[in-house]
Amino acid sequence: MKRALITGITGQDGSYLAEWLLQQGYEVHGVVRRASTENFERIQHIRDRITLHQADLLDQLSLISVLQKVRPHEVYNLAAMSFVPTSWVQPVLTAEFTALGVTRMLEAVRLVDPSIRFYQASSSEMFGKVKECPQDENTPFHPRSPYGVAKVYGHWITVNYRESYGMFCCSGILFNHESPRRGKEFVTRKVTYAAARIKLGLQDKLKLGNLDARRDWGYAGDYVRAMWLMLQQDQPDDYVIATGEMHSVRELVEVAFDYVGLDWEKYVEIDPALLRPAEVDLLCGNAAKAKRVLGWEPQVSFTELIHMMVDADLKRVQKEIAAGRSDDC
Ligand code: NAP
Ligand code: G4F
Repeated sequence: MKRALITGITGQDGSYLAEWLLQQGYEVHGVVRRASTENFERIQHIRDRITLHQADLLDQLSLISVLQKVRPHEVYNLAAMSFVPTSWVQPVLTAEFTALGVTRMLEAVRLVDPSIRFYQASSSEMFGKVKECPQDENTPFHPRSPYGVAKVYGHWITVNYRESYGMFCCSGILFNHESPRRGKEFVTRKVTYAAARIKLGLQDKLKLGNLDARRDWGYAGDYVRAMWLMLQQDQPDDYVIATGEMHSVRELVEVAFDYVGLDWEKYVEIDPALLRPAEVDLLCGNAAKAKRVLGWEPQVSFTELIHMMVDADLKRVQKEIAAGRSDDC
């Protein structure tokens, strides 16, 4: 039986990847950091089928110990400070987690068992102020946030361990991917949650930043399959994972509000505080290499994704109302 270790298992991608690996017959282990209250909501439904270990990307020895204990065949390094605006507020901590954390993980792998296959969660944020459209594996990087800069470091150190030590290290350059499990601070979920709350009479305004920003949004469930496929190949390599379709934040809002029968213009307000010091205006990926080599293709369209998220939020909010508790927004 193959064993996999996932850092960031409590996050959106970690939870979908754990499900996928269980379906493939893996023994699944996850790294969690201690918190005063447990934060296992996304993995509650599989909690009895996975094993969790305490460790932290800031603590080298904890990473070595967990690898020594689990002896995985594959490591998926998904843990990171993943919210772009916070990276301007905590740039040093972002670099510790999102950049140096990758080296700590790679060093732990090299020390414990360099034959472990390693996946690094790289990001389309690395393309930033894009040099060409669409972006592929050869497009130069120009990151626009401390998060993007940290991810560029994580990408290159992954490539470097492959080239320096011959380790099986892959960097997946994933474009934005979303789901009903997306954190509420990211724009898709912020919009679908607000559309549900407004529809159900719990909220009357939605404050947003730049409506003109364009992203290539896919479904997280599709994207974790690509991570796994990368580690099943004969040779390690880097891959762009994207839908190849671009939509603006304005279109996202329109699709979500139309779906619940509301005119978005009556509810959305622009809040200048939500504009970023440096914006990534557009991202659109070319995943031709992933299609050719991995046989990977996305299965959920943009509209299906947003409808899926609105449906899930309507259900959640209705449940909260029935239980007599609903978030204040
Ligand atoms: P997410 O929901 O924010 O999850 C992040 C995970 O990292 C959480 O499990 C978090 O644990 C963990 N973590 C953060 N700091 C840690 C530390 N110091 N030690 C151990 N664990 C730590 O993010 P996601 O959307 O699933 O994304 C997964 C990865 O893919 C991230 O690296 C992200 O940067 C990258 N990525 C995401 C996208 C996307 O569109 N979703 C696109 C490209 C790349 P807690 O639960 O304890 O906070
Ligand atoms: O949903 P977002 O916060 O995602 P962003 O910044 O693109 O980052 C996500 O995708 C990256 C891949 O490219 C990941 F690496 C990263 O970890 C994360 O998952 O914002 C998307 C766009 C931005 O242009 C932002 O300015 O939406 C715009 N936006 C407009 N109003 C807003 C808002 N974003 C947020 N979060 N909140 C707003 O109110």
